[in-house]
Amino acid sequence: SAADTAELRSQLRSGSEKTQLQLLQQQIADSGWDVLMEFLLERKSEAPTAVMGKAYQILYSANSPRAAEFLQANFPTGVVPLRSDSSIDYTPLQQLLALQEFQEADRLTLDKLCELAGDTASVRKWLYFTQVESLPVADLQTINTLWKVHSEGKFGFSVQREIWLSSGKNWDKLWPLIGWKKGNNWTRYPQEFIWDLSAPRGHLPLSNQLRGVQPFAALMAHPAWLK
Ligand code: UYC
Repeated sequence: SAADTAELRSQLRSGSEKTQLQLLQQQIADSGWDVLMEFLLERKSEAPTAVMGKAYQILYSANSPRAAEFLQANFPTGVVPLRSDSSIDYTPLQQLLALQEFQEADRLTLDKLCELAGDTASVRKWLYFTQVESLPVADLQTINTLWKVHSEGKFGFSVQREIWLSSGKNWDKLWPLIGWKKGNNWTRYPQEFIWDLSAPRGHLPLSNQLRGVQPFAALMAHPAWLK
């Protein structure tokens, strides 16, 4: 506001050196956040992108009351519409991904897929390929878009699918490309997986191969990715 600007102007001249330096730092941060808020508002009605996701994340982690109020008012559940055919609330997944908590987000993703498949899968904690085939398109797209938008486009089932297609649907070629196997050795869960953006494209989310490739094959062939 004008009053804030007048206060800043005066403090910058007459405040202590420490105050002056802090004001400069704050001023740079504030003007940067303003640009990001303006950018997000302009794009609000468009399909979410990784750039919007990153802008959102910077504001989300900014530790600025003004940024927090802005997000609460304009993007209370993030930049991705959280569509679900099963009345599932994807806000917790959205928050973990916005905070780049990829390991927790990976576990929650598996939990949500099991929840979508029904009670028995939720108790069992894994899915039959027939259950994967009938997962609702809307929910898979929501989960996938959350992963893509909050990973600079690096993670998500559709990213894995692209790499799978470019490998000629060849599993032995796919595993090393996405960092799930090195030579003859499977990558060990959880310590050998890479839980940040330094991972190879398509590294996350994980699909355990302990019971065979059919569930993951069904996920890669799901109609959700045909758009
Ligand atoms: N694990 O190795 N995995 C687990 C992966 C395999 C194994 C969970 C991925 C190979 C056992 C996740 C890979 C294998 C458990 C993943 C991988 C194996 C387990 C937790 C590379 C042995 C303990 C969620 C393809 C040679 C649980 C879950 C159990 C867990 C992911 C062993 C997300 C991507 C073939 C013993 N592994 N998994 O599903 O079920 O339990 O006994 O893929």
